[in-house]
Amino acid sequence: MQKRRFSALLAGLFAAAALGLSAPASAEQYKDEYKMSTVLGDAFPWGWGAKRWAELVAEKTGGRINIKVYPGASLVSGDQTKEFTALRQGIIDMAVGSTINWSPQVKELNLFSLPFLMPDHKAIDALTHGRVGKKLFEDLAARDVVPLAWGENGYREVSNSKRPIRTPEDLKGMKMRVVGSPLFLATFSALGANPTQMSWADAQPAMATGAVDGQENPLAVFNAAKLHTVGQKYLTLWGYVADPLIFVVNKNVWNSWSEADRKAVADAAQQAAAEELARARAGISASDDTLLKQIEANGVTVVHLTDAERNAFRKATAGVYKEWAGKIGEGLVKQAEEDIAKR
Ligand code: X2X
Repeated sequence: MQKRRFSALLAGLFAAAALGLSAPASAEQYKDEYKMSTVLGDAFPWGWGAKRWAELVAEKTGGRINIKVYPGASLVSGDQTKEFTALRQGIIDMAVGSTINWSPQVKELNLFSLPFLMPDHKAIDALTHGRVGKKLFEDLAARDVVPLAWGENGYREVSNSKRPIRTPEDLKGMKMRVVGSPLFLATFSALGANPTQMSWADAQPAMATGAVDGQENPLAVFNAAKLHTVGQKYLTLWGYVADPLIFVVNKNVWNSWSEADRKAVADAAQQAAAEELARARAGISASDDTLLKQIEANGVTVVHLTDAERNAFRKATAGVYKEWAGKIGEGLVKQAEEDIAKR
């Protein structure tokens, strides 16, 4: 009896497998815990956004989807440029990741790192909320992840321990820590600096010991990481690039969830991303510069460039822009330029 029931069950399973049927999503298929990767922790808008997403998901799914946030890219031992690969492989279930860190695997994401492409926040929005953002989400969807929302790390301003930077000349020979895309090596080499690539985890000790002179990161990161305590005394607002954040889920994980839970996760991503983006942009505008004031109060000399001064940096990096536009895709770059012009 027992045996016959078991064989019937097996036969049924084989039939379902043969027909390519998969069982409907059930509570049993859900993991006890989903792993979400970020680089920065919740003292930063980025990590705060990840935590917020996790909280909202728990709330909206009645606790069915339980997420733990792993900051410091700890699921890939701090090597943030491996995050996307681990996400594809299912080592990471979900992530809030920077376009920079994923650009070694998704070359189109280098778009946001083209020097001086995006003059202001409206320009970023024109890309992420327009046809360019849609195309980039399609590129990601073709690589085993489900992209759900755009957040923001921010405009990456340049700092150093040596002197105020007003001209490309001032960067000459400076040892600069840069992030993981070769495009950053090209940009800083074109400016006459001496760039070296390293993870965020390695960057802070390198600044503290003077192994590097400078770095580039958004003001919210500069402030929360207290970079003035690791010798970063000069900060130049040049707004050369900005990195959006993307809220994503591994495709197999996504497919294991019920329709209703997928909607809950997507809605939660939209809401968390909007709130995160507002935090990333807070205190750094002409109407509200509280964050900038705080940085200055910590003894940092902040350099504001004139348009002419900024143009000198643009000119010095124009060759890099051209070369990388070809690698990213001329069509996509042209769309981006058009949509920014129309913003
Ligand atoms: O490593 C960086 O500079 C950081 C934290 O901004 C990114 O992960 C892109």
